[in-house]
Amino acid sequence: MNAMLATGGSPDDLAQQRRAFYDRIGQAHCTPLWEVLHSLVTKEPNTPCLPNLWRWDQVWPWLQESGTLISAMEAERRVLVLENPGLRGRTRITHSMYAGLQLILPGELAPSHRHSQSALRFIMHGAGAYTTVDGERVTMQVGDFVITPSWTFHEHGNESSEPMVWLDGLDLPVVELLDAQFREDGSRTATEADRGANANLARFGNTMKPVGFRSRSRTSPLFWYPYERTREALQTLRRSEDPHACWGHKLQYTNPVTGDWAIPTIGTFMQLLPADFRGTSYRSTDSTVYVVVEGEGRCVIGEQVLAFGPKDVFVCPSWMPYRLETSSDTVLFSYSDRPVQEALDLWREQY
Ligand code: 1HN
Repeated sequence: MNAMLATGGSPDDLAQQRRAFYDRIGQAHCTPLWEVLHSLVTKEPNTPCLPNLWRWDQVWPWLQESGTLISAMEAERRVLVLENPGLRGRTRITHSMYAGLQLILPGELAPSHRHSQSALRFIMHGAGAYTTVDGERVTMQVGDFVITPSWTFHEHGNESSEPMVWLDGLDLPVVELLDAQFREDGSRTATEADRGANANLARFGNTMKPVGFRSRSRTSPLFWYPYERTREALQTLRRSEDPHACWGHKLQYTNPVTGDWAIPTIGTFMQLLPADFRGTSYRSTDSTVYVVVEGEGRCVIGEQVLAFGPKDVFVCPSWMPYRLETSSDTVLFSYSDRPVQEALDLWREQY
């Protein structure tokens, strides 16, 4: 028995021999699996992501203050990153997703660039600023969901008289994991030549598509999902069906041509929870970012109660059970890495 094990020594000797061995092989970039195996292959998800809520009332004054400290042009993007408390210094709100709140003041321009990361804009405050997607201009309203597809040139401008804030959601950590990131600055800035995005809505926003249309990308060719339409759909559902016990009335944004996710790496959703909703417990493997559009309520998660109101942002980590409760009619936008997990047969939920 144990013929090959170093013998004769005390446990201390053995521990010392092991350390010396690890040091020796470590110099040639080798390391023993048995020291880390159980933390690598865990019984259940073991995410560093923690539940957290960012209150609009707290963040909004800081956004305004940032507007006095740096211009959109100098910053390139004037954004306060929402950094998960379990992932400080890593520029992300969950292990796989980035979130930030971007401020653009009247008269400002955030210059053109493109990158391989996909982005979503979810409009939170103000009205009338625009973003462009390869020269098509969307004038944004609160509650609108706008896509900046991978590798499309985009810039933002504000020709209105109010500050505007939206949430940027990006798949940065996913693209970083895969070491597949590219970026390029644009040479142009917004011009009169920009086309309005109403044509985009007309082409793809009515369960129809232009004859002969062939997509070159998996991202939805529809990049503007106005809140007015989403809200009306949820209101109609509310009148015609019982709410689901966990998530109320919930729709996912789709690529209207394929029926698949709107963004290949980011799942996006909007749900309506009626007043006094008492959701039952739910969990899934996709850590999820919620943005409160309307209403008040709470998310009960672990030992915590995240009390939310309009424009708050909160996060539910992978596989932690949570319940959603409301005191008034509530509309929640949310996003996660669900399309990535589904594509890889990894996604699970339980309720
Ligand atoms: C970006 O391009 C934008 O275009 C916002 O508005 C936030 C965060 C990281 C990397 C690129 C934008 C970003 C970003």
